Amino acid sequence: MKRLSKLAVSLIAAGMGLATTAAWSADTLQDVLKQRGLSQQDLLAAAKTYVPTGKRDEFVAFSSGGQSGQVIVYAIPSMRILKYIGVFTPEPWQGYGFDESSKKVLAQGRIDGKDITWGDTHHPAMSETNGEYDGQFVFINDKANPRIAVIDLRDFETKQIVVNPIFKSEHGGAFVTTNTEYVIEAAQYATPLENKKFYPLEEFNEKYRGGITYWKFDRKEGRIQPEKSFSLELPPYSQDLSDAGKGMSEGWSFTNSFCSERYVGGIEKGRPPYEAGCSAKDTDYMHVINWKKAAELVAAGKGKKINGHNVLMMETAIKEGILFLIPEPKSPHGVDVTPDGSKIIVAGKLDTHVSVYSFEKIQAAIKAGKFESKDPYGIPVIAMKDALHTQVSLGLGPLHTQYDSKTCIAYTSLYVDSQVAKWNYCEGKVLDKLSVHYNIGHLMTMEGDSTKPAGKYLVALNKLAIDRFVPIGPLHPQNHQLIDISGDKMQLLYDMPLPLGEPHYVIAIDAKKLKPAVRYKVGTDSRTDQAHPGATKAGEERTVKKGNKVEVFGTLIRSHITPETIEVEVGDEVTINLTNLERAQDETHGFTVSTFNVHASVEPGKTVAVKFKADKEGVYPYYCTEFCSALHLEMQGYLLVKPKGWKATKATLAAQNYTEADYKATVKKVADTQAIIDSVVAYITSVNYKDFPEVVAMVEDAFDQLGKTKDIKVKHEAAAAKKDWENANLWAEQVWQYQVKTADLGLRAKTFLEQNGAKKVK
Ligand code: CUK
Ligand code: CUA
Repeated sequence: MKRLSKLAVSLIAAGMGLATTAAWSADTLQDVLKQRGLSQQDLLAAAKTYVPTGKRDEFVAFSSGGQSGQVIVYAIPSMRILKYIGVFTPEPWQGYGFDESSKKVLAQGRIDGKDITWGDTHHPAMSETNGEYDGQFVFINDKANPRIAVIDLRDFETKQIVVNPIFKSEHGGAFVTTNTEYVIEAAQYATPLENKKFYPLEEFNEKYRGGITYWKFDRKEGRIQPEKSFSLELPPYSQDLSDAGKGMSEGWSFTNSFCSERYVGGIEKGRPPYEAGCSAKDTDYMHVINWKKAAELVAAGKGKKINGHNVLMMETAIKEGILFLIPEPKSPHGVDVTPDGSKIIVAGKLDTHVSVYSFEKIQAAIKAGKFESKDPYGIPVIAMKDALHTQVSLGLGPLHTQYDSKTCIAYTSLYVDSQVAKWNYCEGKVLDKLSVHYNIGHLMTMEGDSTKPAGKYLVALNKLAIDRFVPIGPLHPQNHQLIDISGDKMQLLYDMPLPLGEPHYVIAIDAKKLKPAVRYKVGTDSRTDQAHPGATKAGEERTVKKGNKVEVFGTLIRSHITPETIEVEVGDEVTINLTNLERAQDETHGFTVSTFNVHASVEPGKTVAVKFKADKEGVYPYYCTEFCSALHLEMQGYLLVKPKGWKATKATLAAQNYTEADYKATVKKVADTQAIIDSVVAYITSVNYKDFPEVVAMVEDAFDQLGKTKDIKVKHEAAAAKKDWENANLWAEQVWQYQVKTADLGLRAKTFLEQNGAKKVK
């Protein structure tokens, strides 16, 4: 008897359902725990974060990318990273900064006529409706170069960058008002507000200023409107974080400061250093501002134009009674309004206390005109005792506070203690503490700075990772630790290193609130949301030459770039517009031309242009950079940069000499493939596929592909009739290419239908 091969045995065994798989998968959970040295507690934590293949996470987090100038999108509880969004920094994968439309977005962020291609991002903010996250836009600040960016969550792309007209740095942004009327941005380091104006440090108190900008947001347009925005002039106190009022405090905003000493250092002149001078006093100031009234005053013409921007000066703000100060201990950092808007919690970095201020008490003091003093600029100061609800000693180095879905429950980060404190701010009681690793900055609960926090999870954004991960050199990642807050005691679940920069703050939204598009309307410029002037329909591809300007109107569809050759003369200015004609989900094509530093990511429906000067003669391949199909490598072409006045000497391309037999074999392959397509089509039409929009799009796309074979069939048959086997065979091959794409889509649709419970129809 012949011996069965090993392969045959395993195939038969599999067919009979016998267990011949590798030993590891037969292990019991107990075995795995033992082998990997895991505890029951580890197992519980793993089960709480594990999201099996095919399943999705409950929350989506938008993390500041720190010095990367980007935004990192990750999922909770799995902590899987989903995307890096290019914001202030070029991002090659998305073509951000390498195609014409996105270059224009980055160019909006130019300052004094110069490109700034990085950003120090700190605080992302989600757009809100009635104080609840609405999943439409994310805003993020650049502390180093005072800018705010707008990301549209319909496609997770950066649409706008605005430069602050009067600041040189900003930190207290982005924070939004309850209906996203304004995006708040407070200055950090005081400077003269007039652009490029020099004043010596000796004139710091008189000429240097802080401030807050209220950027007007037009939700319909999805853009900030600089001309309708305004700022408020503030003393040079090093304003830090901000938060907008909500509920009873709606219409107000709160910003703290950490150097009301107005100290300017000068260690090189023998003076004590900044950190000594800025922390000398026991208190700094929280700024309390009626922004609604400020907006009215500006609208009534009470602002002053500085650098073409409306600024409400301190003098006016004091006179109109919309600006107040309250002492806060000591070198504070976070200022966080409670979900109901009744209290404002301030953590003093150098004090063990958090201070809970009462909005009602603040209002009562303002109404009664009860002030303990005025600051050097004449701003009324409300006594701390008249504004405080309570103070609670939480631990060393309290920084930031977030809220739970349970009333009165807050979580505060303790930087020096490396702990998270859970406490009750109504009663002023500490409830639980959990150690994190190491030196926590911000922390974040699900929708935890909105009017409706979702509880469940907390992420600790730890500044240091020290020994937590496999060493990778002196520069360590940051450590985002996921914590379960659903019970009375907090439980640490998971460590995620974030290696792109120092994220300061993260926000997380219920994933169900996000409704991003799958594709663009064909011919869309994704950065302007308008029709792209270079959009091209199938069959209308062309190259237009005017003088030394060459403009290509091309298309992309699996597995083909039209045109396949672009011929220019050295010195020509070349613009290549490309429209992705795909309708299938996730069929993105990339595009680059060798050595011209251009790249585009062209998602289905999008039109993108790349532009460069063909300033060197030679031959430059261009190709699709996304592995989009089995014939992705063949998605290619040549840019031929010819010397001036070049004349062709050879008229024809080399031939392959295909035979009649080659042609017949190809025709048979085409017939066989058609049989497969027919069987897939028979299945799809036998079920209720029309109830699945995803499938309808795929089926449309598939028939589009198949529809193209008709004309080509005529071509290969005509060539065969003339015994031109070369062209007959190649055109027949092209029919097969379209069939392969059709079959690919058809099978994808079939799999989708099978997995999503399609039902038989009569
Ligand atoms: S900041 Cu960095 S830890 Cu910019 Cu909100 Cu507090
Ligand atoms: Cu398109 Cu690869």
